[in-house]
Amino acid sequence: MEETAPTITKTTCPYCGVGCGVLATVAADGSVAVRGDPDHPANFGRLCSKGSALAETIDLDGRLLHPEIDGRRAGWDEALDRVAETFSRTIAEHGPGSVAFYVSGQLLNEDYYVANKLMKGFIGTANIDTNSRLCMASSVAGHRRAFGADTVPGSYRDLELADLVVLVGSNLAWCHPVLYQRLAAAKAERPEMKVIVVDPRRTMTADIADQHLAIAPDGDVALFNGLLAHLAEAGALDENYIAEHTTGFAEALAAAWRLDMDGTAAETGLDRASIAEFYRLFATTEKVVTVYSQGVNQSSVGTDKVSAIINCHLATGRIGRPGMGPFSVTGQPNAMGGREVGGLANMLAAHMDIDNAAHRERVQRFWGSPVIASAQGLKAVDMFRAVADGRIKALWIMATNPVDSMPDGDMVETAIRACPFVVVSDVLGATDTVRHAHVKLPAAAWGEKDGTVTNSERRMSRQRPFLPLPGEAKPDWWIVTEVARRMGFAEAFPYASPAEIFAEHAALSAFENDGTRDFDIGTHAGIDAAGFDALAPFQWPARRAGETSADDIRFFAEGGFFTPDRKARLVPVTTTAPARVGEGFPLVLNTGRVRDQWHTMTRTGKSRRLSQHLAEPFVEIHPADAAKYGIADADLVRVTSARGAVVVRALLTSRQREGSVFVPMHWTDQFAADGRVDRLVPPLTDPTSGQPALKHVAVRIARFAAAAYGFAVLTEKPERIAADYWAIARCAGGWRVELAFAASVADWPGVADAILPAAAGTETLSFQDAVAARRRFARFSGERLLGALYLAAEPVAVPRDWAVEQLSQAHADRRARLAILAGRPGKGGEDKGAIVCSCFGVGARQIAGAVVAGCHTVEAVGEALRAGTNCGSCRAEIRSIIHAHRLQAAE
Ligand SMILES: Nc1nc2c(c(=O)[nH]1)N[C@H]1C(S)=C(S)[C@@H](COP(=O)(O)OP(=O)(O)OC[C@H]3O[C@@H](n4cnc5c(=O)[nH]c(N)nc54)[C@H](O)[C@@H]3O)O[C@H]1N2
Ligand SMILES: Nc1nc2c(c(=O)[nH]1)N[C@H]1C(S)=C(S)[C@@H](COP(=O)(O)OP(=O)(O)OC[C@H]3O[C@@H](n4cnc5c(=O)[nH]c(N)nc54)[C@H](O)[C@@H]3O)O[C@H]1N2
Ligand code: SF4
Ligand SMILES: [Mo]
Repeated sequence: MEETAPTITKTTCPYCGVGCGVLATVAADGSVAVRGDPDHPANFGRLCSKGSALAETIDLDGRLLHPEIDGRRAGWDEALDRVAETFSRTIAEHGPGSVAFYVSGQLLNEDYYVANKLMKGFIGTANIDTNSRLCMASSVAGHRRAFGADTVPGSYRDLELADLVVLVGSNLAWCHPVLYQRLAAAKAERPEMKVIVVDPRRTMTADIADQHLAIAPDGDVALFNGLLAHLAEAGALDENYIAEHTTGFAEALAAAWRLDMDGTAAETGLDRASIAEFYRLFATTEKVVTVYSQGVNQSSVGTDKVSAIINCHLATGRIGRPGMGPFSVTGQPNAMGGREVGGLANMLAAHMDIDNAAHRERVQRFWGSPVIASAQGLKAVDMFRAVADGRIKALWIMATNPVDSMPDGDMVETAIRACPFVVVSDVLGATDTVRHAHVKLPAAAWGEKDGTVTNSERRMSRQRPFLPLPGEAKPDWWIVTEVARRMGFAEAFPYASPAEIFAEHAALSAFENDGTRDFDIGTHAGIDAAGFDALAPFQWPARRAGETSADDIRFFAEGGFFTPDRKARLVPVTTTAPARVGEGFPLVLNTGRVRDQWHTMTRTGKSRRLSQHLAEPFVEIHPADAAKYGIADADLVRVTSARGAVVVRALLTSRQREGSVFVPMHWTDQFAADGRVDRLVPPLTDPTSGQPALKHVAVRIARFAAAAYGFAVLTEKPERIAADYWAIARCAGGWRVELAFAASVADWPGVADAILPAAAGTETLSFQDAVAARRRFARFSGERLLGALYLAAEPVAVPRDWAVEQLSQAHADRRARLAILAGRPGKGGEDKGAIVCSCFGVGARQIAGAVVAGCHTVEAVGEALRAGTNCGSCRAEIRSIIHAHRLQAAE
């Protein structure tokens, strides 16, 4: 047979806003391999653990492959007609305000552009909001009120050029790993460069920090106000810049003086010496970049936090020059693009302002649309309130999973369930949101879809398809276009390809712009299919035709803001950290991300490599708090707020701030019995941005008293798991499940029977130790282990990775099969401990062993075990294991 050469496609990673270039290779046998694109200016060939594991997430398992109406398979025509007719009828009967779209920063620019155009220009309301409301809204609001536009002034290169990088509420090591690696490499090269981390938790990011400020929740406004006052006192201001390019400085400084140093220390929970050290470094270092993320944005005072940070950069003129500037990093692959197309309910298209009549008229003229939304629409939290109280009667959700990711998750679920008409476009057939849709529309996934995304440094890159569309899946832009046509707007939605949409988007960005708007990619207004195919990553603005955009474009070094007088505004901020804990709820719940999972796990949850890092929902608790509430490591814990409760595993760590606990956002009903953390979060929002406070919730914790615990490895996913607590994760050869039971179960064999895979001719072995209350079951099909279940009165002590490996091994003789029941590695077996390096499956115990054996650097551990030598995402954790063992040795 003739060998076909593998094809290599240049595309972009679909996870975080770093926007790394990916080379996807499809081999002759159809198998896919990915690696970093060495030519992409975001990553120069690097990929993190999530990017490296992309090929493991593109299988068709669980995919929605055909449209469905009311739970039955339907054709595209019928489904699209149903959506268009129902939306049109609802609008005719109840007005445009009775319908809404809830969209996502995981849509491509082209998908996003048409969804926004349909809602704002043709349906005529701005009831389109996006999950970026939960993510970037405070940054957008802070940018707009300071700069007159939603402009990120700098480039990634600035993190490498800076002499001081301040990371505020950003766990860069886990959430923007490749950017973190660029920073870590720059610091290794220039050790005089300083890094300061401001985060209540000592995250892995803090590992390269010269200073970690374990700030009290929402203490950031006080910290940066204090900094502004210090900069004034220390004579570190740029008087010229302030005079020529800004207004509002005196008011901002007056507000900053609200607290003296003692007040600042009290409100930030930091000691005076640490604060003074941070202020001194900031004041005396010219090249400072302040990177901020969700610890800043996801707060009821988020916009003020952004302003407090930006004020310090404006007052020192440290903005838009190499190595200087405030830098809001975006979360999703296309969070930035969503802002460009106007996907937020309070924006128009192409960075135009919905509250500005001239802008509305201009966009309407450009679109040739019959109407244009005349006012801001409902922001996410208000949108779901309106769904709940019946004002919204038809809702279309695209590429987001609000039942799991919105605050007050149970209310959101109830609202969706009660809504007369819910359409969900998704790639999966079963998520906590999809399960409630009247119409399910199968969307094209990464690797299949075709378009552009914009990353944190305003760089647009192509996502290119390298796989065929499976089943009847269709790209999101096509789905929206088809519905628009069926609603009677065919003329304005003539698109046959994403290239045509991109060209229109580019033309609108340049339309009557003349340098008055920051977002301008007019150079691509005439792009054709071939040009779109070949489009190389570029940063905006890219204004004129033929103009090739320079790299590392920056804004505002010489002023030129997008306000009417072209000056920036310093905004006086006086908000104080809200006090939420109190009677009955004494602890602060903080939420966020882990290294190897992405949001609601719909994609990363498919990868066994990524699922081994942290395989269960957990709560990080400071040992002092754990002692106070009688909780031991690995206990199950119920975390309760005024809204609801979750049950998760206790992880005791002094990296956690006392008085605060941390629960990741990732676990859903698809992966755990009771792990949806957003059911605890009240729908409190920032008054300016509408962004919810996802990181500051009052809770209490209590040990979940289990009568029995269990652990199982299974070759097949069980239909249902009958346990009070369970968490399931992918592993090599199948699935691993943690279990717990509130009361003792009379019929353990029945439990085993329900969970172990059934097949004809199987053999089930069991073991019972009445004294220790241990029960064990193992089911075999010939030599093959189908599943094993371990039960005990205390957390099951069986080494997890050993048990997982048994699924892939032959158990030829009866002795080997009985060894499974013994539940411990036989001779030569090794307990690796919790997996640290996902790429090579290296565990914490192995790394600790290597350290004891003399490997005292990350490189030495890498040489001994390969750990940390592929994507590098685990290097911070390896460093911390080395560090911990050195401390032990010193004791
Ligand atoms: N592995 C992984 N990476 C991701 C994602 C993912 O799901 N998984 N998602 C992507 C997306 S959409 C986003 S938005 C980004 C988010 O990226 P990040 O914002 O870096 O991540 P988070 O974990 O949400 O929160 C960051 C930190 O804020 C801290 N924090 C909480 N309260 C405060 C406070 O009051 N002040 C300060 N200063 N800090 C506080 C938390 O302790 C946490 O460590 O990550 C992106 N990258
Ligand atoms: N407590 C708490 N809650 C949070 C956060 C937090 O830090 N704490 N963070 C918030 C933030 S910053 C964010 S960004 C959100 C993220 O929250 P979500 O957006 O709800 O999370 P995802 O799991 O990314 O959901 C994406 C959905 O789109 C589907 N999908 C994937 N690709 C495509 C596609 O190409 N087309 C279509 N149509 N569907 C697709 C996936 O299967 C999945 O169902 O969560 C927010 N919620
Ligand atoms: S840092 Fe990782 S997740 Fe983010 S874009 Fe790059 S490879 Fe993807
Ligand atoms: Mo996000």
